[in-house]
Amino acid sequence: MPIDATQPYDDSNIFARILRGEIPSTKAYEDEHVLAFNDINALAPTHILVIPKGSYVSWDDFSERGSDQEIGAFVRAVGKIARDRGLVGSGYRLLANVGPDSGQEVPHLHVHIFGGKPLGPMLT
Ligand code: IU
Repeated sequence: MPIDATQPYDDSNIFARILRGEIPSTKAYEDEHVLAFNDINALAPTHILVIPKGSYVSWDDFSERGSDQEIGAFVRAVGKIARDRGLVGSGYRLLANVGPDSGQEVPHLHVHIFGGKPLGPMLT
């Protein structure tokens, strides 16, 4: 069920549990500020979720409260993962759902990286 992106951060959400190591994930990248792992329901040959380690509900929350260091690390990590996966030449897509109209399901900011096949037109 889509979440309300204006809600306070709830540290029982599934990605917080993955960050605490309570639930396993297939790690794709990790540094001081960022974790990335394969989406359990992959919609493309590469489907990776990139999340900040800090407690942010959504892109809106992160862009407002995140430090420049966290935001910089996050943006660089997304680019590095795509490069390291060899996606730059063929291309890839980034997606961040925010709130009910987008269908955001997990109340911890995540950016999807899709790649590895022609992705078709954007959804409207
Ligand atoms: P959304 O942008 O909030 O709709 O995306 C949530 C994604 O999290 C979705 O693609 C799920 O397949 C994915 N996911 C996951 O990888 N592991 C989980 O335990 C759960 C959801 I719950």
